[in-house]
Amino acid sequence: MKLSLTISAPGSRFAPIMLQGDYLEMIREAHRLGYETVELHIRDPKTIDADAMARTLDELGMKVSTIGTGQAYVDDRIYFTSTDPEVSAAAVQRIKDHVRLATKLGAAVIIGTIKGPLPGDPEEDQGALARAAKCLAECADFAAQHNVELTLEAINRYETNFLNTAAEAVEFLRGLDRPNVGLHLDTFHMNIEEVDLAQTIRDCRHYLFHIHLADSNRWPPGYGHLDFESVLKALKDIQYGRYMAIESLPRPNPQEGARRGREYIQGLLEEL
Ligand code: LER
Ligand code: MN
Repeated sequence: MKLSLTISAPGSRFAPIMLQGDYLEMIREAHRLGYETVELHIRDPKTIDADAMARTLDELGMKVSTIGTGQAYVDDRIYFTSTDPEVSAAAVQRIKDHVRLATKLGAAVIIGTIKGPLPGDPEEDQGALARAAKCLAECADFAAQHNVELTLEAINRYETNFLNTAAEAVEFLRGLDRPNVGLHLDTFHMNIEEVDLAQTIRDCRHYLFHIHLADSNRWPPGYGHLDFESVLKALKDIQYGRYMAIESLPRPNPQEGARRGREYIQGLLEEL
């Protein structure tokens, strides 16, 4: 299990990111704070100089675990379930651009809020589900050609009405049937939606590709009342060898939260 830290450029409406600033500077900052891996949340990958980023990462011996894509929905309002074909096509195109960057950086690409909401009417929901599945299948096939994996995130009911629980996301993944797309859990969302976090992890072991760590209050791990010991124990039991990214509010401040969150998780891992 490898620990990653979230980074974003400033100015997005999406708040729970640990370090916000110039990407290359923030990669250096993550390294100073003891991380070897980062998760980059990027609005438009075309604005990124991938070669300069790869050079900085190589120089520091760092890796990119994952690319977060939700800013395209939050800031640009492009998403898969849209009834406007231009909007859903723009969302697919944006994910393909992320996949091209991910190939250069060796990262996976997150499908979170960009999947969009459901209309909330049983008949209309069927159409939206079909549109989301079609968009995601196109992204998955493109990603497979580029040897990139996609992670489908279950997000709590107060942020979306589409794929709130791990079980719902797994059912959707089964219908999609693309081996390069897996389940993405987030302990903050799980704390709202799941009965038992550790059992959910065990139940989903064959699908799990990525996990976000945040405490009950969305502060970094160790600042709330979530039982991370049982979460990490379940991840160890299923022999989860992929990344865990701290995606939390930058509290009490970015540096202290990033450092103490890492120390807290590493301390628990050592005791397992
Ligand atoms: C949204 O709350 C979230 O957890 C992000 O990871 C979405 O991409
Ligand atoms: Mn998340």
